[in-house]
Amino acid sequence: PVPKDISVIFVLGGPGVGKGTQCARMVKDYGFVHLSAGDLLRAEQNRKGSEFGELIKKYIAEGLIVPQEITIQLLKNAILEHYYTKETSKQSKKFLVDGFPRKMDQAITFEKEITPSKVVLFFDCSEDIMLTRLMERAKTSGREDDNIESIKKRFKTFVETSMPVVEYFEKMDKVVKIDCAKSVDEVYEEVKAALKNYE
Ligand code: UP5
Ligand code: MG
Repeated sequence: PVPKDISVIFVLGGPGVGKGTQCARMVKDYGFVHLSAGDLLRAEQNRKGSEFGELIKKYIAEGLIVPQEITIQLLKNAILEHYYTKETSKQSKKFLVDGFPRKMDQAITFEKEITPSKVVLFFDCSEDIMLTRLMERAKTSGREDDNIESIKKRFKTFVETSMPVVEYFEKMDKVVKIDCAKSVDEVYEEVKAALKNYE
């Protein structure tokens, strides 16, 4: 069972909006553990002997959401690993869950089986800006989904499948929307202001 004294903040927003970049800053200043669902899936895809490698690869290239059983298990393992580690520098009860949940079933299952989120940071900017950021990153990222075909599919999935999750949390008054069209520093100022109420 998952310990009761953990806290989780969901970090949501479209592809390339800057979730990972802002999470890295928050880790430095607040001591959160950063769990990117996408990073966990990519690590599982590359793990020798993983029975899900091929499936994950296909879903990511198509910009589709990997079945929740896989992603939630990976998140749960990562949370428990950090919670129970003997290495104090890695120990934490405060988690930033980045890029998850991005489908309604995931939102409901995670909050029921693991813990309800404390707050949802929703990073927002236009698709034009996200596209520019992703095409720039594509030059060096080595990510197989950083190409124009996959990016278009990721945008479509975000609008159709992931925005309903943001709207669901909005109805629960849990969402803080952050304008990400600005510089990394300016966005981070807004993030810090948002966290004041939850730290
Ligand atoms: N950058 C960042 N902020 C900037 C700013 N303010 N001004 C200028 N530049 C800025 O940033 C992207 C780029 O923009 C970087 O080069 C950065 O320097 C620059 P980054 O912080 O990496 O953005 P992020 O939002 O993290 O973008 P990412 O591509 O990681 O978002 P996605 O949501 O698309 O990717 P993720 O890894 O979360 O998911 C990938 C795939 O995994 C999904 O498409 C899906 O197929 C699968 N998945 C699931 O199936 N289930 C899940 O639960 C999660 C993922
Ligand atoms: Mg990311």
